Amino acid sequence: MATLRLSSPAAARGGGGGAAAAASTSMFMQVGSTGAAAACEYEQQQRRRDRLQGSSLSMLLPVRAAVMSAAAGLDAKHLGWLQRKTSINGMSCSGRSKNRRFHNISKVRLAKAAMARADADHGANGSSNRSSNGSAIHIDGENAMNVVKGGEYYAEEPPTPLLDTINYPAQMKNLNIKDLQQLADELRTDMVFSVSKTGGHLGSGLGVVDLTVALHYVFNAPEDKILWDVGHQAYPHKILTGRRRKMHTLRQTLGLAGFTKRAESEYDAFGAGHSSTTISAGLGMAVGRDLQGRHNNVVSVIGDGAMTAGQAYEAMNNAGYLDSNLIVVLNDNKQVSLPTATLDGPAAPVGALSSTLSKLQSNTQLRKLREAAKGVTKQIGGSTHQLASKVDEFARGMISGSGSTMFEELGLYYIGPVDGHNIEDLVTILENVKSATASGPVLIHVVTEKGHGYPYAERAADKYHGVVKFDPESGKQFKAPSSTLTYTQYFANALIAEAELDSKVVAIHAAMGGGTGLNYFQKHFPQRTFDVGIAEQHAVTFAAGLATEGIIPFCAIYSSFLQRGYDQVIHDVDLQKLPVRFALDRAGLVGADGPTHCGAFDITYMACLPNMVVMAPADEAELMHMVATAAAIDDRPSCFRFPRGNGVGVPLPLNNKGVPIEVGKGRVLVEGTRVAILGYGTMVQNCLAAQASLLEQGISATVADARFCKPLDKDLIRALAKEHEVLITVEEGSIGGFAAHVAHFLALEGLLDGNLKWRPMVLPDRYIEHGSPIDQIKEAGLTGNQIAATVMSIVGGPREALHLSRY
Ligand SMILES: Cc1ncc(C[n+]2csc(CCOP(=O)(O)OP(=O)(O)O)c2C)c(N)n1
Repeated sequence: MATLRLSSPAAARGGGGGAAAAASTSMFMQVGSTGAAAACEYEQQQRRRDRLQGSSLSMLLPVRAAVMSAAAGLDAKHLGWLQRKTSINGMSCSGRSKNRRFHNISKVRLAKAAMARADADHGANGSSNRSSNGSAIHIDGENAMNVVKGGEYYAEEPPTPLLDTINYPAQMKNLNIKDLQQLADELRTDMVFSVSKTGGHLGSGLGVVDLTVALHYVFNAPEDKILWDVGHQAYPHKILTGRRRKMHTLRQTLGLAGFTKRAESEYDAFGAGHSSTTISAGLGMAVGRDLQGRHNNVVSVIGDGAMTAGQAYEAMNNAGYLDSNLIVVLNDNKQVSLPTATLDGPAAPVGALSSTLSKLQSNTQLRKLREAAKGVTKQIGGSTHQLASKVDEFARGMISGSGSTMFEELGLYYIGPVDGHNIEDLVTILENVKSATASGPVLIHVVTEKGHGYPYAERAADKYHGVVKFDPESGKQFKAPSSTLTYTQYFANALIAEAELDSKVVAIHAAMGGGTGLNYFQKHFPQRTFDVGIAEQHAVTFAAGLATEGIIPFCAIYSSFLQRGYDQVIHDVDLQKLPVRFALDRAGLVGADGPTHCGAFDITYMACLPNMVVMAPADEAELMHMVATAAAIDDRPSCFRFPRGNGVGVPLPLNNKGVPIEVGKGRVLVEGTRVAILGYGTMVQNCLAAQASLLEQGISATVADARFCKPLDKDLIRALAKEHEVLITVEEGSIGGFAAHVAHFLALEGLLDGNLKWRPMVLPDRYIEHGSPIDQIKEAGLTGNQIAATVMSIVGGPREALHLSRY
């Protein structure tokens, strides 16, 4: 094993996946006697695995009992954290290699670190700390330790000699537990440094580094399917499955996706982004496997947050019934809602599930018993069996006592709680579960810490769930200053203003207090803010219930997440004409999060409902007026959509209190003669930009702000159609939305029977991949110049159209 580490620089990062794989293989063959020892150890491990694979069904219960006792409580975990923290601090204070990571550092590795530092120091003027023949100047170990500075984390990425040899999980199979621990440490720092340069989801991935290593060690992906719920925690998985070299492109145009994506890698068994789908999908894969007589494993990793959604329970219920072999790993980090949920610190986990899980973890009798059984944890057979079975039985009694048989009542065999940062325990448990060939669905309850191993993330209220680029050494994020607030914030301010005047105004969100701005509302009105967990369906019907009582509910849900509550929107709200107000954040393209989070469809799916008032503000002041409008609409449901990003800087209503707009009334912003551009939502800003471009081409254009998709401002549209040669509608939404309603009206009025040239501009009828907002909007063809180009192509300026369409 050690030989592999020493040889690893030849397979340094930057070599292709295949090249590095080949390098590591050939190195393995060159290493002589030490290599032979490693190979021998590998064989032994393989034999052990084969033995475990052979476990029969009759062995299952005792094996499981031993597995349970192997979980061994949380004390060890705390000890582990403490040790690691102490050693990092020890490093930074004394410069001595107390940290066990650094015991393993070879001279080659130290020199490499020093070279990296020297290159960074001298990179600007082109010189480097190398000898004239290009070889590295020898730098002693103490100097190389300076990669750890006075702060709490490394200033530069420490060498990752073991990770450098692992491009695919197959290359992990000959590692021992100590190696796996080192691999996890290296993976963790690699992820911190990688995300520091791209931004993205950090805390969740850090929390599952050890679990990821253990899963890829025990299971054989891609034959074995590993599913990551939401997929935001899958960065370590991406790094270990051939994508390390591309991590610098994460969430960028043409780069790696921020979630799991089938088209990106065969190791991404299922695409994700929206939560709570993995048990359903995993069960489908398990049953599909069974139907075809295959024998691979299926592992669904789901967080305790994602576990709050109804779909997860529907899936578990069905899994219990179908009894197919499926391994569910419940990653319990006690963060149910997005941790940005409150401004005052971490949000208390919502819902009864989290308290059940906590009870499980704090059950001292259970823990004591497990401690007693510690000595026998990894031996299976003879009296060990009996003791382990007793622990198992007792534990089950205890668990029932604390109400946690829920999983078992659903038909899943419960194992846990397991320390999710103890790789040895994880490997033992996973191997045992894997070897139980006819086990039915099993749920392994793993306890982890979000942000684990990165002190700034561990301490932060939001656990660095989502970050922009940051400095790893200080943990400081580089947030771009802006003169305006986000639309989200304007929405929150306007809702607070409404709630100050009317005590019946309440706000509901589905685990998205930070994302929807309702954390601000909660600060003012804690009793009138309802975080229902990741449960959009329930949020909608809950709001409907509130509306029946004369309460004024505002349901703040991202456009794409409300898709999940759509039947409730129709059946429970619209059909009964209940005045629930839907605030649809992240409408339109969303940039780095990509198509899973793109709010493309809400205009279409809301405006087809008979009773719904559907509106969209052109700017932040209009948004505030629409909040007031929605509050005032008390005889039917209403919704308004607004995008991700910042306002345009228009003057705001006094004290943020909007004034209700007449329902179904749009407005003309610029009067022109030849062309009418009718915008819906913040696309109105691009329409204004188009008007300015057209003016330069000598084309006079009217710009109108529709404000309402339903009811349409028929007078406005009729006038625009009759008084202009060209009518363009523009919206950042899918086909079938605002334009469809305008077309329908124009056709029925006979306004398309004459000379009017009408063109709809909508999002293209395909999914737009993640990328920068400007790249996305260009791809959609909705920039101001592209709108102007559409006009020019209609009015006979093809050359100008071509020119404009490029920008
Ligand atoms: C349907 C849906 N609603 C909301 C979200 C937003 N969201 C992303 S991650 C997350 C919290 C997930 O918590 P958990 O599953 O425990 O994972 P953790 O981040 O804690 O690791 C939420 C609410 C989502 N992805 N999908």
